[in-house]
Amino acid sequence: MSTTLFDISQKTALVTGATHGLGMAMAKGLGLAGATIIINGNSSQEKIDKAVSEFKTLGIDAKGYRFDVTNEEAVQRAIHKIESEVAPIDILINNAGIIKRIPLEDMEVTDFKKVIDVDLVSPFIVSKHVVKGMIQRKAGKIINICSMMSELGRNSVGAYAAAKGGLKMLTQNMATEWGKHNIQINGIGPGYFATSQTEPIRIDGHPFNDFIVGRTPAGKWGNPEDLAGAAIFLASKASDFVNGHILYVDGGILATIGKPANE
Ligand code: GCO
Ligand code: CA
Repeated sequence: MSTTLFDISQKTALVTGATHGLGMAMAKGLGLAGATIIINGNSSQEKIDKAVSEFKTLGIDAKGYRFDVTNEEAVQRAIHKIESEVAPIDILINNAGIIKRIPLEDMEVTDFKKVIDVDLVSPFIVSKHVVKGMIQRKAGKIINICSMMSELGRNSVGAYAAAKGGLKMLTQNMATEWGKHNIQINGIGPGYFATSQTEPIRIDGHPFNDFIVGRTPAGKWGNPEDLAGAAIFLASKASDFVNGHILYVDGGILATIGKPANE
């Protein structure tokens, strides 16, 4: 196997929502493989600074940029700043996302729209402004972070499922439109991972916890580090003819109908 196939050491990657959770884990994975990492977040500058110094202790070349991915003007300004201060963005991971667990019949329209805005509209906005440089350079990798909810519904996550299902189709359409420029746009669909987002439903003895462990052929929640391999693959030359594909990293959930609790 040629090691240059997966070599991303000369590349620069922007990861949105990279100050914690799966975004941080994927950003670290790319950083440990040698890429320069641009950490985006929007909650606070302290959180970004903390993430940057954590990356630096690992020997990763990292920089932080605070901006709101749902605000097109802010995104445009930030991309310009990043590309003039650091380097052209070779790899974009659209990871920033939110979830609201509210039954559809009780959900406020403003809450529904907020989820769509962050989880579906923002990957469009950020990609739109990053892809311009990629088209000029005739190379680029965009990775959209999808979900089990790109394929399946679940009680109380209707807005999230609508957004993540939409993001899968946006990925296919981006591949349709930008493939000719040697840009590969793929998705990663994480299964159930131990992060702050799933903390409220991951409590030991909680029926949902038992359900997920029972439903997953691997018999456990994923560790965020389990996503690094998929991220490196989709960010590297190794995936140069892979386009519009969603790579599910789910311990086998989508492969099975599941089993009764007592089996
Ligand atoms: C839920 C979970 C999921 C996960 C993940 C699954 O409430 O069912 O939070 O939505 O976050 O996206 O792939
Ligand atoms: Ca490097």
